Amino acid sequence: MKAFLYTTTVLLIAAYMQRSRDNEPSDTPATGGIATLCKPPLCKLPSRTAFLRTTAPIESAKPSGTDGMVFIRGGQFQMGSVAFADAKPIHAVAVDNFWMDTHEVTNAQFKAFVKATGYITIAERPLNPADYPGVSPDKLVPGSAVFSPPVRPVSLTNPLQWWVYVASANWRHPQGPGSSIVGKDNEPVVQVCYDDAVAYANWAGKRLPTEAEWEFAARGGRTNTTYYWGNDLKPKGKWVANLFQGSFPSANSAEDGFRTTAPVQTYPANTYGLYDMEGNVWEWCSDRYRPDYYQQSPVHNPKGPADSYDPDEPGTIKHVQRGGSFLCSDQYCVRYRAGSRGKGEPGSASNNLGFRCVRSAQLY
Ligand SMILES: [Ca+2]
Repeated sequence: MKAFLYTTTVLLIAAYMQRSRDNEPSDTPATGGIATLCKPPLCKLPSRTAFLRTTAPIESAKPSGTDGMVFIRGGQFQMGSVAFADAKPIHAVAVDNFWMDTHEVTNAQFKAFVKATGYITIAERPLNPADYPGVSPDKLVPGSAVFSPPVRPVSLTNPLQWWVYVASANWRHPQGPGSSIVGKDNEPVVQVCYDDAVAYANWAGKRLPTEAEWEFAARGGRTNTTYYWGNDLKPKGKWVANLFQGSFPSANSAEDGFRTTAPVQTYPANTYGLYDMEGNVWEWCSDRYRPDYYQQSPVHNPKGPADSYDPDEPGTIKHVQRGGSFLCSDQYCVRYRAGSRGKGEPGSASNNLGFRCVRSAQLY
């Protein structure tokens, strides 16, 4: 009996000591096997409750810097339109993955940029007489183009009948000194030139979209439709974009609710989650403009021609603008339609011109 008790006691002590050794952290690297790797307490997965009780930040699934953007999975699409001479031919284009702002850059966002950097937009800067040979010095005042509708119908041949250069018109005062953006934080910033848009994009760690990226995103996977949203101008009798209704330019009925800019995200998003890809404000793209570019553009990630040419203003460099604005209608400026292209001088702005940004996905 004594021998039995002695043997049992020795075995229990040995087992206890072995267990104690098993629980001690070892300096010796594990040699393999689940039992070796998961020796308690080295292998614990905190519970959700434990996570949420800590003050550690919750990591986002989205890469940093992409708040307010949607991921656009790249692919191939048919770019262009047979309805517009400068958008022919329809041709296959492939773009890589990228992130895109869900909406146009707002007054609040641009205000944050200006506050952080002290940036002064081109419309606010003094004009250099050397840039405007032959122009009387008294006309060289900071300002910008403002849509000023005539009181009665006019011929649609001369846009200077409804566009006026207004002194001191700029992004803070889109229609001139008597206007302001107070209470309009959520409306798209306007009166921004190409360089202003690029400066904002650089500050935000983003860039302007290429024309191909813009159209790929606007189509949202749809092909061969009249409008980016489909073939009906008013699906189910409703306006789905901020355009112009009435008799252009004198009588804006604002049937869609807005005579000028609408707050971003007022109208439905497209299938990619992007708002106002047509109407509201024109959007700058990074490409230079040439009407014949589609005849020779590369298939993969086209970035625009090396030079610019606009037969309407030979000798003036133009960049592409896309999407149309609150001034577009089927009566005048149908360039809100799918595949159509716009253009503008990089140093010119207006109260229907803004932008949105993208980020290349491969940066992440
Ligand atoms: Ca409207």
